Amino acid sequence: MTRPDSSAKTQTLERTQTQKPRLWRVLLLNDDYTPMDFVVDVLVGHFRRSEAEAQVIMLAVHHKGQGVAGIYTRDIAESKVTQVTGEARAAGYPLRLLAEPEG
Ligand code: TYC
Repeated sequence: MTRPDSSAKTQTLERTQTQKPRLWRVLLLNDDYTPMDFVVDVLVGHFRRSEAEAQVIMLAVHHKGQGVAGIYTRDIAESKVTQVTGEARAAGYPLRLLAEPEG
């Protein structure tokens, strides 16, 4: 098979604005076993939440099933999921987190 136009050249379009990277939400999922204090410590230690904010987020997840821990670029969101999941397992808790694209 031949290309329709073998003389076609690749064209690079310049943009004046740098594109912003897509952001990803780190979701915290509820479970019946992870202690509330552990979840609050995770939010304070890994997601730069105040103690008061962390309490509100943790209780919302506890009652609604899931909630947003923080919003980051993809790499950072995924590494938060990996790090916190590892800490939870090391402590013997089933806490689950996941990263999903915003919008
Ligand atoms: N439901 C847990 C409990 O009653 C607390 C909890 C909150 C667990 C949020 C996970 O993401 C979570 N101990």
